[in-house]
Amino acid sequence: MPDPRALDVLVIVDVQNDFLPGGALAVPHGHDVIAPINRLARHFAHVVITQDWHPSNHISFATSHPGRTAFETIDVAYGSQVLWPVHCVQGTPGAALASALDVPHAQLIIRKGGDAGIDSYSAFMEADRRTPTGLAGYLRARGFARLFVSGLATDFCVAWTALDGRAAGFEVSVIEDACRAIDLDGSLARAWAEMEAAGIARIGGSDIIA
Ligand code: VGL
Ligand code: ZN
Repeated sequence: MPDPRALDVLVIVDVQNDFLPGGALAVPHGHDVIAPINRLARHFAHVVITQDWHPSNHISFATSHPGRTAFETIDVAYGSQVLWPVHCVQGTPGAALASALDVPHAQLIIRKGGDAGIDSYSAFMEADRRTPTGLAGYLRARGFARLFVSGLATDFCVAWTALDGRAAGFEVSVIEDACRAIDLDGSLARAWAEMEAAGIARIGGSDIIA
């Protein structure tokens, strides 16, 4: 019998110190994703981790735009961009994966947002919508078919990753109770509406672990 989990991947999005309480861009209750993710990860043979990984002069940082403040939206070359507090700067403790994350069998850590001039909420495609990260190629080369997405934040990097995974032809589920949201101006409801319209399943951890 083939292992029924052979085609499945758990994708753990941006569970990094800066997104946890006390971090530079803390997601409310962000630390609550760690225990469920650790539990879920034991049920997956294949796990991919993503890391937001910005240079210190990144275009998404309010500090890169004199006179602007965090959580404002501005227009940039590739469209609109929310400005954020400085977060997940390459090599800093804030960019490190949460130390309580216990997923030693993860096979790939993919870093995104490394180009100073382009943001990347999605682990598949940068915000210019033209520059791939290579994740789709990796997943296809491994023969995976189904993605189960978890992590931070539901309405930004989780949603964009799920949507681009679906657009790349994978079957995608988002594990709601293994995610937490920022919820900026209704962004959470919009993200779920877009994901549901795209055919992404909204599931709970109990749908995977009985
Ligand atoms: C994220 C805002 C800025 C996320 C990353 O991981 O959801 N949000 N950078
Ligand atoms: Zn970021």
